[in-house]
Amino acid sequence: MVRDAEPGVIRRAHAWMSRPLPPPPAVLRQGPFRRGAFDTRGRSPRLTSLLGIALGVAFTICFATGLISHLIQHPPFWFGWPSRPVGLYRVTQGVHVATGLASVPLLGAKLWSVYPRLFAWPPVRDPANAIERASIAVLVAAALFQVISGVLNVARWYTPMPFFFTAGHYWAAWLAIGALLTHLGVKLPIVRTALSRRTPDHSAAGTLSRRGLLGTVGVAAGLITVATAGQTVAPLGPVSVLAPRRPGSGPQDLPVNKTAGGAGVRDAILDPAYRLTVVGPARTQTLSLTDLAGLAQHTVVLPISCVEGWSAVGTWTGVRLRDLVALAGADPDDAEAYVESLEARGRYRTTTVPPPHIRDPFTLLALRLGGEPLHPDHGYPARLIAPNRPGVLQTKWVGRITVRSAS
Ligand SMILES: Nc1nc2c(c(=O)[nH]1)N[C@H]1C(S)=C(S)[C@@H](COP(=O)(O)O)O[C@H]1N2
Ligand SMILES: [Mo]
Repeated sequence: MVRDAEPGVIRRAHAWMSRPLPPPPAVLRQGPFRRGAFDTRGRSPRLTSLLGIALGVAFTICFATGLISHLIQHPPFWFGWPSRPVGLYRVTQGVHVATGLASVPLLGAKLWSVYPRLFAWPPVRDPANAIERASIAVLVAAALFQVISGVLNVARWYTPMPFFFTAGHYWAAWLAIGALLTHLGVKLPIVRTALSRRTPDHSAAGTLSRRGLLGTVGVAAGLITVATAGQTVAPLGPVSVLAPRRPGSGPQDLPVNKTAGGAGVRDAILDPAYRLTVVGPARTQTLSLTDLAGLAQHTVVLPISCVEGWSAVGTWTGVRLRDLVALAGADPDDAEAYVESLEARGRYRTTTVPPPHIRDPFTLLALRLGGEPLHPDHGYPARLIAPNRPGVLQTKWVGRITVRSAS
């Protein structure tokens, strides 16, 4: 609404934006553009609003949890992530994947409920309407991109994605949330009216009632959640037909992300000349496996929580990272460590362990899993395991640790 008190330029801009465009030639009004081309049974502003609210909630939670995961992996100076509770990331990332998957049927139903409007006549009424329609195009494209690329990542099928998944998924998330907020701003009054007035259910005579449709979408979202939650919630494992990784599968009852063969480290990790190098501000330590086994050993029960949504708990035994930091002559209460794998190449061959995780006595350089030496695929001879961290940061086949003061 434009009031007299508003500055002249806003008033003029508003007038320009709502200036009607010339009507399109009538000969174009064919096919889906025909009047009455679509059966409106089952579709209503109320249904569209309800689906929109559900989708908005799912998308917002998915965005927030995805942003957390991104910030942990690429922390800007202002961001800190605690080491406790140990399973917090497991929950946030599980929720990220679950809300993303629940969006699949919601998005499908929502697009079905509105797609006849793609053929609204006239296609654009005025400049404001053109901008609104363009923002919907961005929203639909970004939402489809997020859902499809996310599902492909969970399925570990990268062939259809000729870009680096993480970067594409991150930037499209901002597009999606921006377009979503714009869309919400535009549609809020319509949603209010649609939900305050009980509109008659036109579809009563049709094949599918509104309640039936909402029920179907709800059940579909629920089924998809159950069919994937098993990758985190062990008792659901047997019904989790969509979960690519399940707790209890893989060597030592733990799923494997990248194998020793795949990482090209088979020879390096079995070499009797293996030494762990710990570089500190005061001195550099070179430790053999016997040396490592001679240090104080600790056992922790911690999950691996992969960004792809699966997670599984292991019982890890090894040396506290803070003890290694002290051995290298740094203060374990004020240090960070750069951990490098024997893996020569690969995106996940290094990681930085921030001060909260160095301080935490649960953070280990693990030598054993479930009481046995680590399986080669789980990072033999030594791997990082820290509480409340994404799986990608739990570096396997560790060869070198560089410790520096955090302040
Ligand atoms: N060196 C190295 N460490 C790595 C990876 C890797 O590719 N290279 N993958 C990470 C990922 S993405 C996960 S989820 C965990 C999985 O550990 P697991 O295979 O022992 O279950 O290892 C992490 N450590
Ligand atoms: Mo992972």
